[in-house]
Amino acid sequence: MYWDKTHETMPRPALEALQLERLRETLRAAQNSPFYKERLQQAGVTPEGLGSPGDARAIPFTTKEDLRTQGLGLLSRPLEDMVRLHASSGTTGQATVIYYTREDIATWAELLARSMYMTGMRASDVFQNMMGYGLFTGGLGFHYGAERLGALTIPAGAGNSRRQVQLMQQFSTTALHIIPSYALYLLVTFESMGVDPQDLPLRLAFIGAEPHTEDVRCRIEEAYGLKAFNSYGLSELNGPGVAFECPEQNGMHVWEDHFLLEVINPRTLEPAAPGEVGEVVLTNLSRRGMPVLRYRTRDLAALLPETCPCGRTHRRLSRIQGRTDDMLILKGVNIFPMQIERVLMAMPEVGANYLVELTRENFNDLMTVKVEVQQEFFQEDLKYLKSLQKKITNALKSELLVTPLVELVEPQTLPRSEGKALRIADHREK
Ligand code: DLL
Repeated sequence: MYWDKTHETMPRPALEALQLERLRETLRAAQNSPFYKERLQQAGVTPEGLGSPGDARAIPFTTKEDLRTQGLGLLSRPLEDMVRLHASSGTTGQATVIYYTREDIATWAELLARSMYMTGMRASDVFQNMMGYGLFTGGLGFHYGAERLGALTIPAGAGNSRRQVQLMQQFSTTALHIIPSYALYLLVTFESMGVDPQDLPLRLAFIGAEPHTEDVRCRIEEAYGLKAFNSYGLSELNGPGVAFECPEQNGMHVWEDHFLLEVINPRTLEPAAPGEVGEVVLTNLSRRGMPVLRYRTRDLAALLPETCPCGRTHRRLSRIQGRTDDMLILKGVNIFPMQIERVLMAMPEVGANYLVELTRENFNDLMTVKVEVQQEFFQEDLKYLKSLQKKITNALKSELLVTPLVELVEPQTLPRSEGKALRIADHREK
C-alpha cells in the first residue's frame, strides 16, 4: 500500500524534525549560490539559527521574477555538476530554467514512483505517458518515476491522437498520464475510430498540469472507466510530484519530507487559516543543485485541516482553485476562470471545450463564452438551443454576478491544444 512507509506515515513530530534537518542542509547548500548568499545574509538567516521548520518564515520569498532574472546565480553547485535542465512554459518574458544534478533527478523519480504507487499503480502496469517530452517537466518527470516503479513505460509524448488510441490497443495500456482537457478531447478520436475506451484494460489516469474541476474528473472517470488522480507540481520545484491524490481522492498530499509547505494570504503575506484559500508557498528540502526557498507559486488552494484516513501524515491541499494572476476583472467584478468551468462542466449538454473571449467596445468590457454543445443536443431544434443558451447564461450570471454573452457552437469547432488548454482570450487593449 505504501511505497516508502517510513516516510509516508512518519508521525508529525518526527516529520517536522526531519524537515528542520533538511531545511538546514538546504540553507547550507543555498549559501553557495550568489543570489541566496546575499538574500540570506541581508535577512540575517543562518542554518543554525533555525529552531523549527516554522522559522523558515524569516527567509525572504522567492518570486518568478527572481528566477527569471538571476539565471545561473541560483545554482548552489558548479554547472558541471548539473545533468539536466527543464524550462517552464511561461507565455510572457523569458522562460524560467531549472537545473538538476544526478541526485536531484533520482530524488524526483523517487517522488513520482511514490505518488503513482500510492494510487495503486504497480510494476505489472503498462503506463502510457501522453505528456510532452522536452523542456516541459511532465514527460520526463513521470517517465523516470514510472521506470523506477517498474512499470512498462510507453513514451508516447503529447498529441497524435489516433496513434495514442492505437498504442493503448496494441500494448494493453492500463495507466495513463494525460492533461485533463486533452483526455476529454481524445474521446472524439475514440468515437471516430469506433473504439470504446471502456473496452480497454485502462484502470488508472494521472491528470494534472492545468486546473480542472471535480466534474471534469468525473467525466474522465466515467468515459474511460478508470480512476483519475489529481497530480500537482511546477517546474520551479522540480515539476510534477509535489502533491498527489491518494485513493481517498480528497485533496492532494504534499510530500512534506521534500517540500516545506505554507499557504499564505497573498495580500497580508500572513499564514492563511486552515481551510482558507490562499497562495501556496513552497521550499525545496531535498534539491541540491538549485534549491528554491519560499517560492510564491501564485497557485490558490486551501490546506485541508483533517488527517487523512489513508494513514499518510503529509498534509493535503485542496484542488487548485486558480492563480493569483489569472483573475479577470470585468466591469469591476473579479472572476476566476475556474468559476466558469465549474458552471459549464456541471451541465451534461456542454461538450469538452469552451473559450472565454474578452473584448472592449466603447469603453465597455464584454465577455463572450463560446461553448461546444454535445452532438446529441446540438441536433435539437432552434427553440431548444435558444433555451439552452438562456439556461447557460443564467447559470453563469448567478455564479459570476455579471451577464456574459453565451454562444453555442458545434462540437469540435473551438481551437484545441495538445498541451495545457487555452481557455481565455483577452482582446482588450491594456
Ligand atoms: O505543469 C508540472 C506538471 C506536469 C504537473 C505534469 C502535473 C503533471 P509547469 O509547466 O511549470 O509545471 O506549470 C506549473 O501549472 O503552478 C499550476 O498553476 C498549474 N498546475 C500544475 N498542476 C496542476 C493541477 C507543470 N493538478 C503550473 N491543478 C502550476 C491545477 C495545476 N493546476
